[in-house]
Amino acid sequence: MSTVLFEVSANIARITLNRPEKLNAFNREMAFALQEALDKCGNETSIHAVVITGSGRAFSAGQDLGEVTGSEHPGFGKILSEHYNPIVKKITSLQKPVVAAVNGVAAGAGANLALCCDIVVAAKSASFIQAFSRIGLIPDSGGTFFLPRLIGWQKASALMMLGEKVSAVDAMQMGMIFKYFDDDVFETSVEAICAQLASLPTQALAYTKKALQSSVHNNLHDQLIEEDELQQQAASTAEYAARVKAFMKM
Ligand code: T3D
Repeated sequence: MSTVLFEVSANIARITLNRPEKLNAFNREMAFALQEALDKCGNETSIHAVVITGSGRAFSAGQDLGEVTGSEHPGFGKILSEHYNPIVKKITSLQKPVVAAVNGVAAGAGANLALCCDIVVAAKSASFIQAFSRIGLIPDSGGTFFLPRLIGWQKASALMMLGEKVSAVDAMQMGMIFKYFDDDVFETSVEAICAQLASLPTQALAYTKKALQSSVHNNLHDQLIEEDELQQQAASTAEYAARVKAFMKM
């Protein structure tokens, strides 16, 4: 069985983490397979939106602790530099929207890989756990960057130190995720979001992603300049010309 399933339909790439018996915990093979799938999403122009989800009852339980305690240990130096950091960089630099569809528990690196996506939605029964402190590690996979920016320093600090499980309902209320959906409508709700994203001008969404990311380090002056530059680029696309013409019924 492949550790990552990849399918494309109606301009949407669906990436499914597929080690359900291990709650989709990441081993080296799965980390590389996810990177390969993300590369395909970048290279294939027919893909307009990407969704990452998990098979079975979990999104991902983070690092496979069996791998790091077994004889196949890839080495601590490699786990971040070769597994998780490239995944975070590929998701955040992909010039297409990436949706994390958190179908179940997301723990450790599994939680933080979800949080670096552009839109994070969850099934009502899903949960998020900064599980690192429980085993004597620090939060990784961009968690110390994204979580305080999403929910504020104090809540991020407490969740990371205490390792408390956060329900999807609480995650939405604190701004960690965009929305949760009842389990019975989760799949169809994710499909609707992806279909909407895929129908929108991909280039404009890519510029939006870039502008948001720049706002993390820019001051207002530089951000206004960046908006100006990106808007000019957006306004020079055929998509803009066609859509504004259609709106004006010209
Ligand atoms: O070098 C480095 O490691 C640096 C990188 C770090 C990145 C990280 O992600 S560190 C954090 C690693 N993840 C965890 O610590 C989470 C461990 N898992 C859990 O705390 C719990 O499993 C969950 C809260 C996620 C779910 O709990 P529950 O009760 O629903 O399920 P369970 O019974 O604990 O697990 C079900 C099975 O999945 C079980 O296997 P079994 O007994 O049925 O054969 C369990 O061992 C396995 N499993 C769950 N998480 C992992 C795992 N196997 C390997 N690695 C896991 N992370």
